[in-house]
Amino acid sequence: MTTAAGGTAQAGAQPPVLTVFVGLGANLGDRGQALAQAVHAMALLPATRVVQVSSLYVSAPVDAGGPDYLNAVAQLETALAPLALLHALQAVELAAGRERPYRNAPRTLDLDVLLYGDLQMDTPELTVPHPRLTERAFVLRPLAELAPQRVGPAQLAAVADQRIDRQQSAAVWCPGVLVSGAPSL
Ligand code: A4P
Ligand code: MG
Repeated sequence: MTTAAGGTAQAGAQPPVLTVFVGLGANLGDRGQALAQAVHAMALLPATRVVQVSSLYVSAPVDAGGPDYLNAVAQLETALAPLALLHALQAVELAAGRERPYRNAPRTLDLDVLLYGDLQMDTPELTVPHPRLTERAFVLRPLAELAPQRVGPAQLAAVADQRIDRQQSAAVWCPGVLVSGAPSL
């Protein structure tokens, strides 16, 4: 049986394991440490493993103020259901001191579910694919590193005016985690 999210499941069997992409962002505090710790926290989630992590990018705030962001994307395999995963990621944000004083406020850590298998859902609590995924270089550039088949050249061209610089390979900013095939800096 094929599930709505594109995984496979049988009645009474284990939940399907799906490929998920999570966007990481921070523009307050020790941003690099927050992102690295978040990757390790995600690796400790139940029924979840981190498959690969993108390079680290410095990006200008989009639709927001405050300092520059550090951004990256992580590819997970997880058997957690969509909302269970979202809640687990929100707990990791909270542990990193995340506060939400107003929309798009600067933050110590933001973890967004970008893609959850092939699932499409639109509820107030969770929308996947992430609704602003295609508007943002800080999502598309690292996602294209990990899953080039999911980001077209036209999508990258559409965000080419947004300031973003690749800073470090995953092997440098997140050692010990399986890294993508991107060349090291
Ligand atoms: N929610 C719905 N769908 C999702 C999803 N796919 N992943 C809900 C995560 N959460 C999702 O999120 C607000 C609500 O969205 C949650 O209650 C959740 O149930 P939040 O984390 O509290 O706030 P947020 O991250 O500010 O919201 P949002 O809408 O994800 O913000 P954006 O649009 O992602 O913008 N510029 C740069 N350079 N780098 C950045 O990382 N980030 C933002 C945030 C703006 N500008 C940026 C960056
Ligand atoms: Mg968020």
